[in-house]
Amino acid sequence: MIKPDAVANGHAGAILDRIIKGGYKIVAMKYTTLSADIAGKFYEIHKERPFYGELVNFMSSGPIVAAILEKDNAVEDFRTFIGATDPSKADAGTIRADFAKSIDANAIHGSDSNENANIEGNFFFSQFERF
Ligand code: RTP
Ligand code: MG
Repeated sequence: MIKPDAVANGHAGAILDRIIKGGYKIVAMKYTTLSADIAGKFYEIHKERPFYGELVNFMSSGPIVAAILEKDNAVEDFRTFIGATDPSKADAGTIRADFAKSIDANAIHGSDSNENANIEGNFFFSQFERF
């Protein structure tokens, strides 16, 4: 998911370009704004964390791009490709190093396991919205 900061800053196109050139195939995509309720459900795993309220506010603050990507070893490789959660610690050349400003507004989300990739894909897309 391309987060609200990156969309608002005009980076969605550049980020998608990197993703495609990085060898990821887009099998579903949508441009939408999450309600606080939906953003809260998406990040429910972090409910007890101190940053949860801010995270939900931020994720519902403007449009996002959600996508399902396909590639060999996609989940692990994509986490490396986007860089560390805190962009000041992200490796040079990663999406967060180049497009994110802070740990809260960090440009992009990547699923952290195959299981969560399936859950999150089903969260955003019906079977008729993927090819
Ligand atoms: P994401 O789920 O968004 O891809 O990010 P991530 O796996 O790298 O990090 P995660 O631990 O899942 O945290 C989700 C989002 O919460 C915000 N966060 N803030 N202030 C903090 O210590 C803190 N820790 C995490 C970040 O925006 C992170 O992307
Ligand atoms: Mg995460």
